[in-house]
Amino acid sequence: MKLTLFYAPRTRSFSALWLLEELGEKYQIESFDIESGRHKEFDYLALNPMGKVPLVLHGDVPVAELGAVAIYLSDAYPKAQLCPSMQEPLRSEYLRWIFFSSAIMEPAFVQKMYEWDIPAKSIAWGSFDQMLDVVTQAVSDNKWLVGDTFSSADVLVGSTLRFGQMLGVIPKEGAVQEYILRLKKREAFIRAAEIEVTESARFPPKK
Ligand SMILES: N[C@@H](CCC(=O)N[C@@H](CS)C(=O)NCC(=O)O)C(=O)O
Repeated sequence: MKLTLFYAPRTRSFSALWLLEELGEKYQIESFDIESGRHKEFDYLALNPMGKVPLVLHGDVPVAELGAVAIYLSDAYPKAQLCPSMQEPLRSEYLRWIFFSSAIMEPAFVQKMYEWDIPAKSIAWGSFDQMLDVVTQAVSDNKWLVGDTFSSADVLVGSTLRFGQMLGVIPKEGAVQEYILRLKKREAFIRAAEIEVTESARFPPKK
């Protein structure tokens, strides 16, 4: 089945790119400048009504939202061993981290950046500090998030932490930094980072 990644450099597309490199399947990249507005065109919106990148096409099935992309691809290509199966008890832990990335980390970053003062008990993501404590504890105790094995949850949480460092909200030290350095040593990460550099040069940031 043909795999296509709709990708824009210097965006969250990197997570899907890295994921596809971990998958080890052939895929095609439809790369474009985010400033071009390609992702707001009619045909693209028909695939992802949010008009956001990344987007993966599996045959003619569109998969949008990074959490969904990770679960879908990991399940569709079990040979890559990127997730515990439904039969394994660790499946729930895996799913928790996939959702943690978009439902807890992402909004907590924005809360931190904009200094929103909201009671932790009334918001879905608790608080930025609680989020950081939970993820720091997890990567201090273990090499990877789910059992002893690398999974696509590490791709999502790892790239979100890296994104948080770029935003200046995640510290570049301690257990989180060591976890990110472990992830950066993965061959698939290195390949994805090389592709990102090439694509970024094709579509340099506008001054
Ligand atoms: N919740 C989305 C987030 C994707 C997202 O925020 N993409 C940004 C780039 S980092 C985007 O497409 N922004 C362009 C726009 O909204 O016009 C996911 O998990 O895939």
